[in-house]
Amino acid sequence: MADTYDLTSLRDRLDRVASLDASALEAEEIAVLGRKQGELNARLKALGSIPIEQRREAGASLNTLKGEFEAAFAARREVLRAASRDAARSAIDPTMPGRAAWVGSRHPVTEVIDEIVEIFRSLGFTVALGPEVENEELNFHALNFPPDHPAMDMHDTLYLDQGRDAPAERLLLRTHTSPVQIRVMRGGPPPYRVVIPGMVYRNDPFDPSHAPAFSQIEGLAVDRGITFVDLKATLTHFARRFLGADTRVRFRPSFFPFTEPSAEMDVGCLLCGGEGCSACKGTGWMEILGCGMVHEQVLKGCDLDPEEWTGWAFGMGPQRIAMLRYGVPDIRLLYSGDMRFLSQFGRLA
Ligand code: 2NL
Repeated sequence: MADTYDLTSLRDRLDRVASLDASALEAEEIAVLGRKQGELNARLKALGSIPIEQRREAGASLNTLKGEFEAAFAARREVLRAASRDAARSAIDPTMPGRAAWVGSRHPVTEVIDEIVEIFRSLGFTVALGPEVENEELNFHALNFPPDHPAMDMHDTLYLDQGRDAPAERLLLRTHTSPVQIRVMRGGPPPYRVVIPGMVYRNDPFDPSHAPAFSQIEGLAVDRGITFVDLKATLTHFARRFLGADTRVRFRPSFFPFTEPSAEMDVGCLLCGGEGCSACKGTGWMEILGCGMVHEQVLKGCDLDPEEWTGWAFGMGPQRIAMLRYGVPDIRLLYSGDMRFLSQFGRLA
């Protein structure tokens, strides 16, 4: 029965509680306070076998010890919890600057195309689309190209189907988006106000200023009483919406088989503002589009009477415009998918 009285071993265990780690603490709590196997309950049960006159005092001591154990376990648990909280806190430095996340951005050519289309849409133009595989009749003949025009040479145009006799059966990859305008004009009566964005193809190797596939945006306005004044006013307005209200423009005479008269529109150099730099070859001007009054032959070929209907058209190259606008020296950069190039057009969150 000495064990029941001798509480020294229990007092030693009580002292050691303050140095237990989390798992030892849990095990010790069960070993001491556990209802079935716990040391304290075993001692309380054993009280029945000691002399009656000592029982009360022994019972009181055991109960006091039980309370002290409970308090010691709770205190140790709290100390361990606070320590682990401090450790977690010191692993995070809330004053460190956050790591910036990449946010995707649109390709500069996509940006240019969308801005241009949106300006013409706001003027009442609608978007027309057509096939990239065209035939020789719509791509060349309907546009007043003479049969011996160099553009129709295999060196310039990618033919898919040379063997056929009829131009309407000879398939090729369209070299411009103009056949879509022919389809519009043959598809129903004027007036027309359309813009046509799309990919076009040339039998050119990739070099700093050429690509075998590139995009074009063309526009067409046909109505009664349309003159060159409408062309100049609309395209000047476009340039100022697209490049800024103080943009200077000039029209130079030019030549296209499908327009007469024809012109090219220049804007004050986007990089030097007109002073003269390497980008504008010292002229202070950059050519951004070709345009003209729709040729009588083209109108007639679409069954439109040039005495009743007149119109103007334009064409421009979004890659070329993106290069001028952002000072890109090599068109191949626009096709590379190289993040070192593209990320300059994005932003950090
Ligand atoms: C350029 C020049 C141009 C047109 C395209 C056109 C279409 C029809 C009738 C008349 Cl159906 N014209 N398109 C007119 C003038 C110029 O493009 O330098 N493009 C990059």
